[in-house]
Amino acid sequence: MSATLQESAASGGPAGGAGAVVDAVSGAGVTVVIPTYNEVAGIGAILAAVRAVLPAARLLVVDDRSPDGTGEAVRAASRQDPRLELLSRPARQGLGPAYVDGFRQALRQAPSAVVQMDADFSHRPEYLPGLLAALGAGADLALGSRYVAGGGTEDWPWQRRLTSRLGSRYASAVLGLGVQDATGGFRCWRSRLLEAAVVQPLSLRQFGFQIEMAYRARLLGARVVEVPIRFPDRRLGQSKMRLSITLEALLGVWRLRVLPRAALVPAAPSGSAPGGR
Ligand SMILES: Nc1nc2c(ncn2[C@@H]2O[C@H](COP(=O)(O)OP(=O)(O)OP(=O)(O)O)[C@@H](O)[C@H]2O)c(=O)[nH]1
Ligand SMILES: [Mg+2]
Repeated sequence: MSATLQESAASGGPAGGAGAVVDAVSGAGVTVVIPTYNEVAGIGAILAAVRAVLPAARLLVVDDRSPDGTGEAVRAASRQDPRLELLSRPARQGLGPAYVDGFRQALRQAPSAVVQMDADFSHRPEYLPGLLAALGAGADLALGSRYVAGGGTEDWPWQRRLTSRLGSRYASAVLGLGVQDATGGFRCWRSRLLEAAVVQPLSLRQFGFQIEMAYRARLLGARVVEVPIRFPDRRLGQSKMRLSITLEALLGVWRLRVLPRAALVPAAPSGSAPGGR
C-alpha cells in the first residue's frame, strides 16, 4: 500500500486542503515542532531519532533561551541539517505561547501537517508514522493517547497516573471533548485546522494549553482520532510540571467553558462543517 496520502479536495471540513500531501513514511510535507526548556542533555538524541523516522520532515525547535545551552546545541546541529530550524524566543512565557509561536512559524512554509512533541522521549518517535497515517485516513487531528486500548504510561508513580487520568476525564467531561486523553502533547494536526486554531489569543498558557487546543479543534468541527501510545517517563533532564500548572488547567477548563466561541476560534464561514456551538 502506498504511504502517500492524498487529502480529499472535496473534504469540505475546516481542515480540508485541496491537493495537500502527507507522506507518512518520509515525512515530506510535515513539520515537527518541539518546544524546549533546558533539554540540552537529550536534544541531540531526540532530533536524531525523529530525523531517522521522518527523513524528509522539517524540524522546528522552539527554545525559550534555555540557560543550559539547548538553543546553541540546536543551532549547531542545524548547520548539518538544512531542514532543522531553531526559533529562539527572548524569554520564557510558558508552553502555550512557545507552541503558538512555533506553530505560526511552521505554518508559514505551508506544510500539510504539523506535529507537536516533547523533547524528553516521553513521546516516542516511532509513533510518528501512525499519527500521520491517521490524517491520511481522514482525521484532522490525531492525538497520541495514553488512555485508549493499547496506550498507557510507564514508570509513573500511582499519584501522577491518577492525577493525569482524572484530569483528562474531567477536562473532557466539562468541555464535551469526547476524547480519553485531553492533556497529552503528542499530536498531529492537519495544517488548515491548526491555522484556524491559532488565530485567537490563548486563554491558558501552561499545560492547560493542550486542553484549550483540543477544545478549539472541537469548536472548529474537526475530526479527531486517538492513536494509542505508550508514554515512558522522561529519560533525561528535569520536569517542568508544577502544582501551579496543574491548578491553571483545573480552573482553566471552566474559563474555557464560559468564554464565547468567538474568543477562541474565528467565526465559521457559511457552509462550513458542523461542530461549532
Ligand atoms: N519553549 C518552552 N518549552 C517548554 C516550556 N515548558 C516546558 N517545555 C518543554 O515542553 C516539553 C514538555 O515539558 P515536560 O517538563 O517534559 O513536561 P511533562 O512531560 O508534562 O512532564 P514530565 O513527565 O515530568 O517530563 C519539554 O520538551 C520541555 O522542555 C516553556 O516554558 N517553554
Ligand atoms: Mg515530559
